[in-house]
Amino acid sequence: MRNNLMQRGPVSNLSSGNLHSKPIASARLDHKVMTFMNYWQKMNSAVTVPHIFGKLNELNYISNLAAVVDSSLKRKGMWFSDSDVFKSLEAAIWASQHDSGLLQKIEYDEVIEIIARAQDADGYINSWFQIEAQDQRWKDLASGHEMYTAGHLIQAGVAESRIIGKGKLFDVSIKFADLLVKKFGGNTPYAADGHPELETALIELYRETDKKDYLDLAEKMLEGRGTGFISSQNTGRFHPSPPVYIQDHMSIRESEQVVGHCVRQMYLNMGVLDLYMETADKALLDVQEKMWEDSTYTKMYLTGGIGSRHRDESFGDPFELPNDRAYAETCASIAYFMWTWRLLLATGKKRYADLMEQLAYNLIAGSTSQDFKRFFYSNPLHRRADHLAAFDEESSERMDWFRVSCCPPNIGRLVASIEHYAVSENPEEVLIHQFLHGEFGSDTNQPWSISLFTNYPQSGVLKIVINEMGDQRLKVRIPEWCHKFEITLNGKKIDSPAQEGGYLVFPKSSPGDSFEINFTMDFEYIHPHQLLDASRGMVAVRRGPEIYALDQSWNSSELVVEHLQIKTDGKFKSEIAKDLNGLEFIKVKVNGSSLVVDRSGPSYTSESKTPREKEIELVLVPYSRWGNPVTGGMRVWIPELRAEN
Ligand code: FUB
Ligand code: ZN
Repeated sequence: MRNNLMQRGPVSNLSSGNLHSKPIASARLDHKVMTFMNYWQKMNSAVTVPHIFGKLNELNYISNLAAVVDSSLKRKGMWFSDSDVFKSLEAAIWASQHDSGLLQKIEYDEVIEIIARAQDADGYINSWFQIEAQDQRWKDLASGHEMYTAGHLIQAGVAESRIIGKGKLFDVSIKFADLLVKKFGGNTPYAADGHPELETALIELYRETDKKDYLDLAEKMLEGRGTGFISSQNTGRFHPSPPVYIQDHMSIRESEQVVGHCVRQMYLNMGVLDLYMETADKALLDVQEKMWEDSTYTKMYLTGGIGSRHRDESFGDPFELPNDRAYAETCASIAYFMWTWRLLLATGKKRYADLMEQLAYNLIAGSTSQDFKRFFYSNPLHRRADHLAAFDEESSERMDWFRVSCCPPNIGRLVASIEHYAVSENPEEVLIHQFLHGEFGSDTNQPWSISLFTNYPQSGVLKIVINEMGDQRLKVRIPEWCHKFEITLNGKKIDSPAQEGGYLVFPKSSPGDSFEINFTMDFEYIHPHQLLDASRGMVAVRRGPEIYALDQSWNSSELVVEHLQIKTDGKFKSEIAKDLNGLEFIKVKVNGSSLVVDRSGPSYTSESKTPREKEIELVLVPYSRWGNPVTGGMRVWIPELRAEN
C-alpha cells in the first residue's frame, strides 16, 4: 500500500517499500532568476505550450476529436494525432503550476469538453478509428496506436488529478481505462500495443487510484510480450511492424539489449520499471540494468542521443554511431530520461543521475530554439552547411511543427515538470541529484525544506540553505565530470567531506545552516571509445555537464566546419557570451587550423598528400545553443591535429 497521496509530479505515490528513494512532495523553481532551466521552464509555459495549442487548433488535431460527433467536420492528419492532444494537455497541466492563466489561455475546459463528447458510451476514444474505420477497432495492435493513444490520455488524466484535482479529464481517462480492463484484463485473450506507453500510464493510474486492475492489466501486457503475437496483428494499413522493431521478439525477462524503434523501447522500459517499483520483482530490475548499460555504453551519442538509424527510427549495432546521420529523436532522449529516473529511484546508483544530467543539458536542451517555438525532431552531431535532408530523414533544422508531431508536446511536458526529477528522499536521506535554483521539501511525517541557489550549468557553485531538517542526512551528487571541488559550511571550509556512492554526505544540519559547494568546471577534451569508428581520430570539448559544438553561427562565415582541425595542445580561452534572450553562457576559443581544400577532382587518389593549412582560432559554444538563430554547419567531434613528431 502507498503511504501517502501528496506527491504531485510524474511517478508519484509509489507503493513498494523496495525503492532506494522516492520523489518528494514539493519542488518549485524560482522563475525570477535567469538560469538556463528556470528561464526555459518559464518560457515553456509562456510560449511553447501556447504555441503547441495554436498548432493543434490550426492543424485540426482538436477538431478531429470534435468530428467524432459532428459529421460536418473532416478528419485530417496522422491516425495517432489524438495522442498529441493528450500529451499537450499533460504538458499544459504541469505547466499550469507556474502560470496560473495558462489553462484559460489554451481553453482547457473547452478542449476537455470536446474530448468528453467524443468518448463512446463504452469509454472508447480514438478519432481515427471512430471516424474512418469503426469495424477495425483493436485489429491492428502492431501499428494502430490505439492503446498508445489511450496511454497518453491516461497520463494527462493522472496529471490532472495530481495538479488540478480529479476533474472531467480524469473521469474520461478512467472510463477508457475501465474499458481496457474489461476487454483485455483477467482471463481474456492476450493483447498489447506495438507502441508501448499504455503500460506505464496504467501503473501511474494505479498509483493515483489504488485500483489493482490497472496494475494487473499493465503486468499482463508486459509479461506477454516477446512471442511475435503483437507483431502478427498487423492489417498492413499503417506501418510494417516486425517483432524486433516493436520489441516483440523476446520476453522482457530475457531482453538485455535495446533494439528496434527507440521511443518504443524506452516507453516499454518505463513500464517494466514501473512494474518493478510496484512489485519489487528483482529479476525485472536486473535485466533492465543490463539493458541500460547496453544502451548507455554502446548505443548512445555523447549528447545523450539514441538511434543511429533514420530507417525505422531505430537503434543500430553497438558502436554504430554516425554523427552526420544520427537519428537521435528528441522523444527518445526524453523517454530515456524518464526511464533513467525510475532506475535512480529504484537503485540510488549515481550513474543514473549523471546520465539524466547529460541528457538534460545536451540533447534535450538543444531541441528547442531560443524563441521557444521551433524544435528538433532529429538531433545530429554533425551538420554540413550544404546538408540536403534525404527523403527518409527527419529534418535537421528546428521546425515550428512536424507531420509526426510527437516531440514538441514531449518537450512541453518534461520541461514543465523538470523540478520533480531533481531531488528524492528516503527515511534516512534527502538526495540532491540535479542542481536547480528553487525550493524543495517534504510534508511527510519527517518534514524538511531547503533552498537551493545556483546558476548551473554556467557555474558549478551551489548554495544550499537549510530551512528545516529532521534526522535525515543531506546528500549531494558529485557530478561525473567533476575532478575537484570545495565545500564550506556557514563560511568555514570542510576539509575531507564524507562521501558515499559518489554523493557528498553532509553533517547533521540545523535550520539556517548554509552549505556552499564549488564543483570546479574546467574545459577538457573527450575522446571516443576505440570501437567508435565514426569519431576515431577526433575529440570533443566538454565543460561541466555541457558538450560543446563548433557552430557556424559563432565563427567567421568563411569557416567551413569540414575543413577544420583542432589542436589539443593549446589553451582553452573562455569568455562570457549572451544568447538571443540575454542569458549568459560560456563560449570557448581553441587553436586549430583550416585545411585549404580543393573540391574539384576525384575523391580518392593513390598518393598521400599533405594538405596546406592555415592556423585559425575556433569558437565553440554549448551544443544546446547551436543553430540559433539559423542552422548552418556544426560538429561536435572535431578531427584532432596532432603535433608532428
Ligand atoms: O509513433 C508515435 C511516435 O511518432 C513515436 O513515438 C515517434 O518515434 C514517432 O514515430
Ligand atoms: Zn518525437
